[in-house]
Amino acid sequence: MPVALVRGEECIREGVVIRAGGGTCRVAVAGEVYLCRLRGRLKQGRQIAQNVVAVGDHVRLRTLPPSAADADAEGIIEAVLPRRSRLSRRAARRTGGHIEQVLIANLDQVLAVQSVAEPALQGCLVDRLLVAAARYEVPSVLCLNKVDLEPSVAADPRWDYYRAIGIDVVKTSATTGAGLARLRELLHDRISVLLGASGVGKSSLLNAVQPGLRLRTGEVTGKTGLGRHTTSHTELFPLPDGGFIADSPGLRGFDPWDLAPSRLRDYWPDFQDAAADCRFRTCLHRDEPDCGVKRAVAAGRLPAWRLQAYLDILRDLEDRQREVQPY
Ligand SMILES: Nc1nc2c(ncn2[C@@H]2O[C@H](COP(=O)(O)OP(=O)(O)OP(=O)(O)O)[C@@H](O)[C@H]2O)c(=O)[nH]1
Ligand SMILES: [Mg+2]
Ligand SMILES: [Zn+2]
Repeated sequence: MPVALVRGEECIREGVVIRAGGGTCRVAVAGEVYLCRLRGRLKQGRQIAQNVVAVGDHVRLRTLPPSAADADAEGIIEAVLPRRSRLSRRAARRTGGHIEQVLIANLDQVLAVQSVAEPALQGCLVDRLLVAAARYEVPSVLCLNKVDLEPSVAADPRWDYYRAIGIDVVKTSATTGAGLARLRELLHDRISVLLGASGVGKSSLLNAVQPGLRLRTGEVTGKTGLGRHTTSHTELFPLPDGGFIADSPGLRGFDPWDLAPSRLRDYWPDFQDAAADCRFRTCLHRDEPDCGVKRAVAAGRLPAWRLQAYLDILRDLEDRQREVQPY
């Protein structure tokens, strides 16, 4: 519960950031939303993250009396309270990739959304999201949307494979309503974020789960088959039966923050048994001789697409590491 501490006309309260960006934040405090600025002190010092405040952060704010409030601020954020979890990536390349960007704080689960078509399956974006979530010890769910469009892709055995390795899979259609009851169940009383490429139907799913939201959605472009980047902000919405869910802008890629290439193998749970048979304990399952994982793939005990996805992400992590720390 938010704590209110009256100090003259001002009030110190605690709230949750539901939207952040452009130097201001919207903070929900007991059902009311305050437009807030960051206290100058919070912006000083060595920059360790691109954003001082992220959606989902619990903050202490000073609400301004009407005489001091202006069009830009009804309150000032005085402090960001410690986070119990987060999901981060490397900030855009123009910053040199040295900086962490916290996408969302204090979340309970990541919903990695992928559509069966329009746009078609994107090479391992979902796997990157699952790895990043695992890196931050946040549980994840794979949401396969638009199952009305290509039932054959929806029936692909790879989705059962994810289930078998412990990742919950929900197959949905925002159009027909398939799977939405299960999605509502998964969202109940939790703080979740929908992440995925543009056009996969994140905002449509939210509208279907909670029709009152009326979020803007955009048609997938006929020519390229890609989304139009309709959603421009990450925003957290309360769910009527308890819990919060964040919609987010379509991702073009996802570089997990703070994940060394050599550690990627730790977040690939289905390789663990086979990796115990690798000759080298530090085997990356690529060029090393006598690799248990490659043997398992050759024998059909592990699917080749899992190794390929792992190798693609490994190469990208190595490329980014080289860019950030040039030889
Ligand atoms: N056939 C079908 N179309 C869908 C489904 N879900 C969403 N769409 C359509 O897909 C298009 C993109 O949906 P959005 O909800 O805007 O996608 P988004 O993931 O929020 O995209 P960004 O905000 O750009 O990241 C819209 O034209 C939706 O009507 C679905 O389950 N089936
Ligand atoms: Mg959207
Ligand atoms: Zn190996």
